[in-house]
Amino acid sequence: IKDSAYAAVDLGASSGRVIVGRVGPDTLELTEAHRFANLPVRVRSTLHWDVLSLYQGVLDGLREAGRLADGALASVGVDSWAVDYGLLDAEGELIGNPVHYRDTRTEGMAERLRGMISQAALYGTTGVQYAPFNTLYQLMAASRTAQYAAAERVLLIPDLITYWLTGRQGTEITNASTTQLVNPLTRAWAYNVALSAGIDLSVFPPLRSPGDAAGELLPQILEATGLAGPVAVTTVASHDTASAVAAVPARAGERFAYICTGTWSLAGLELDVPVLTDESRAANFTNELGIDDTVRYLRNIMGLWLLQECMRDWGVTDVAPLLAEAAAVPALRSVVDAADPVFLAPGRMADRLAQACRASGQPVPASRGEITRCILDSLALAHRKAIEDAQRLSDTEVDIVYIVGGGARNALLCQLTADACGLPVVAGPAEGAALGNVLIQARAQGVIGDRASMRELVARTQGSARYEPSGARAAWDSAAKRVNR
Ligand code: LRH
Repeated sequence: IKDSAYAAVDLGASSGRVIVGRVGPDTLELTEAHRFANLPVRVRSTLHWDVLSLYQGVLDGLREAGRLADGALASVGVDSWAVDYGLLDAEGELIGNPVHYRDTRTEGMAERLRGMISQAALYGTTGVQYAPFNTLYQLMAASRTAQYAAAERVLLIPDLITYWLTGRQGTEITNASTTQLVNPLTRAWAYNVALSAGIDLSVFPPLRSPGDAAGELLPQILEATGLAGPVAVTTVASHDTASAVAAVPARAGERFAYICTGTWSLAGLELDVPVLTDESRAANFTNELGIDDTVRYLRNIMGLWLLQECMRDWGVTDVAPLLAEAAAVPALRSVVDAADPVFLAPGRMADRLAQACRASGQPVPASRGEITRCILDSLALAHRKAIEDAQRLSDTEVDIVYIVGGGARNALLCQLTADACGLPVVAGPAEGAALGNVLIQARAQGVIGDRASMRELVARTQGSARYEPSGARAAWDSAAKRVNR
């Protein structure tokens, strides 16, 4: 069989890319067609995504993807970061620019909702962590605006891009599960929660699942990209983290945890059933939906955002010298709670890290190398805590940790994570989300089989690096005590 070429559109918080994946029974080969910056824009007091610029990047990428595939793309799929959305009017036109999840408009919404539904009922129904950016709180904040009053539709970001490409609307389930408006047991909308929050769920188009057909590229898209039609568009696991988990190269039968690293670190387990206990709620674990009826039981950790923000302030773009300096700094001098929402908003990151170290009586990291070291040690510690908590709360055990996403390239972070967890770490692939996106498309066309064989194909074809734990766990145990949660 000739290998088929699929285009994965993968939009991350700091960059977007279009990647061509060639898939056959024994091949899985990715080629980057186009990468473009994702630069949020603050207008007056609101932080927005520049969604039209991202869309232009998608079109440029599809044109290049067509060239790489000799004009023969078997299908296209779109994934992006979670929770955010665009509003459409009755004619299907976008109203305003989507608001960034790091915007502060949701302040006070959780407290308001608390008066209408108990925390236990909210978590028991949705299984979603408390985060100020959950779509639920964003919609509550938006519902007071003139734009919302004019809106007929809410489309999550990948569904919005897919709509522009195909003219067809749907709400993809893995991403919908991050809205806090879906019940992970029934995998359907949580009407009681929406009712309490005053949200009319008919603003969302019907749910669809990874592997479902999403339509075909519209004639004007074919023209804009130079592609020869028809080109199918496939619903993938449109939440980037769900796609990345689908591509974790675990072997059949392995008891594994995963960490999807990039702007965030999403650390946890793949489960068959959600964990909706009070203990799980208190630990702020989330039950997001994965492919094939799985649950992604995980915790959000601030991730390499901490370092990206420092680098933005320092005006540096090359991470390699910082990592080299960090490697030379003594381990675990100062650690912070890398899951603390105080680090969510942009700006003055090094100051906030210093403040957290000071408040817990630890030395304040001063040089760039020391600050970078503090971030990496803190991330490794948060990875360990998430994986330990996930096992305890779900009553499961793991023997190995997989790191996928951009952080898989960060050897120091991977080694520190292995040391902190006391478990072997297998790192790679770095383009986990794009790989998962491509694999779901290929599976929809019958090129590959079940989840286990998808993962087996990744393990067989993509490079990875293995890190063994050093055995010095006592230092991590005592550092953990300095981060009081
Ligand atoms: C990572 C991610 C994560 C969400 C956050 C909003 O890109 O999708 O899973 O929690 O963005």
